[in-house]
Amino acid sequence: MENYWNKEIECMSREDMKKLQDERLVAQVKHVYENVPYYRNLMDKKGVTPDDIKSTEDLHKLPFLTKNDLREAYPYGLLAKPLSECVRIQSTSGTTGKRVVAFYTQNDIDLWEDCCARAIVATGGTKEDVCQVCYGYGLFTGGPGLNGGSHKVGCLTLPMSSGNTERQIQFMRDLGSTILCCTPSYAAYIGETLHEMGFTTDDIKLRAGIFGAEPWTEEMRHEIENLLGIKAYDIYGLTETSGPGVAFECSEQSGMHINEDHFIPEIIDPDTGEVLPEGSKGELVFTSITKEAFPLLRYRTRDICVLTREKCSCGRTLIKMCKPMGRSDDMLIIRGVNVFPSQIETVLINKGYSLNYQIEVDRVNNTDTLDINIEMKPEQSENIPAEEKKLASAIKTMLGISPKVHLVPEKSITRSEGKAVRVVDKRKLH
Ligand code: DLL
Repeated sequence: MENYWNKEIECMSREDMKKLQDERLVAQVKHVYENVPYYRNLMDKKGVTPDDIKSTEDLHKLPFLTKNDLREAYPYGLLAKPLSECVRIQSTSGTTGKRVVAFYTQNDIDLWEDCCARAIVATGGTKEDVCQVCYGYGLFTGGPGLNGGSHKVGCLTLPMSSGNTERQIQFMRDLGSTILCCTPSYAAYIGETLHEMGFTTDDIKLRAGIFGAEPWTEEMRHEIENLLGIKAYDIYGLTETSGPGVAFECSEQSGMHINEDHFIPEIIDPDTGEVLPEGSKGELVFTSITKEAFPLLRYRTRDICVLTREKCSCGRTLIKMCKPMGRSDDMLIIRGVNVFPSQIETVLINKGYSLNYQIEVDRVNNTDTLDINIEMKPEQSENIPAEEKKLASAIKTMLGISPKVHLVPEKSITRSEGKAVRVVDKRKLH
């Protein structure tokens, strides 16, 4: 029997959902126009007023927002509520080192946690469950989002954060964790460590995992399911739209239901911005229709995706998105952290290094590796290990993850005749 957190919404008829979206969209556009001069300016430039937006059919008239807008408006320029009503920020990396900062009122947090609760209940979660949350806590949305959802459902919540894998396994065994929330690569790592420690799936009580924040394949799903003896469910979201819980998988495990009462999805052609018909592959765009503090309208996620409204065996009527199939920009997700090559470039420029560099990403034993080869100038070749260490530490400060830096002789990185090949990603995640 399928479980729902909010059956009325999750199984709502198409007509009722459209009506709800229409009402919320109209109110949200008004709220943003009146309170966010940055977006009002974009609307004015496009010649659109709130009166032009009467229903979701008019959505295409609104201007897009991009990560670049977030950077320009940083930090407070897209805030739609007075700071005194905001109670939290969460954050993630931006394109050139400036971070994306998202703001929440208490109501925004409640709705976000509600979306995460839907994801937990869709795996069969109840208050009898013990939910081990090993996403990062702090500025990253993964830990706080699923922690909040787990509380709402009434699970006993273990706010572990990531790392210290043997301790994770000890708690998992001692407290009988039944649900695991973390990135898929960390789940695989936990699974491997469990077996290395001499345990089997009989030694743990896990039955479900809620994994997301980075691309993962069906093969990886099967591997994790076998290693941990669980059903592995996908969950999607991004900091800009509140965090995890924008979409979640159900018992059918084939695509993620989008919480359409909060987020209206569109698929566009990333080159022209034209809205594509349902079923087409293109860039996913979200309009958040309930967020108060940071309500982004037509936000371009850069995730390439397909939407389908086929009937789902779980009974939910919420539209489904497939697993993200790549990006329309150059963002990489390495060990769950968003990385833009331009961030690495900024460090190299600041430190006086050559811009002849190449980033190599791979996955070894289910853990992402990041190697950066940089050509050195003759004067930089005096104490290579010390220089490599300094650069690695500066890059770690910028990205939040440690790279291996290799200083290589001048002209040793293959020159390209067209665009430079800055990134070699050997992981084959799509
Ligand atoms: O990764 C939020 C999150 C936390 C989602 C925990 C799921 C679980 P950001 O750090 O802002 O937020 O990164 C957002 O991560 O645009 C996608 O490219 C990618 N992403 C998120 N979930 C998935 C997924 C969080 N299930 C960016 N599959 C998004 C593939 C994902 N990619």
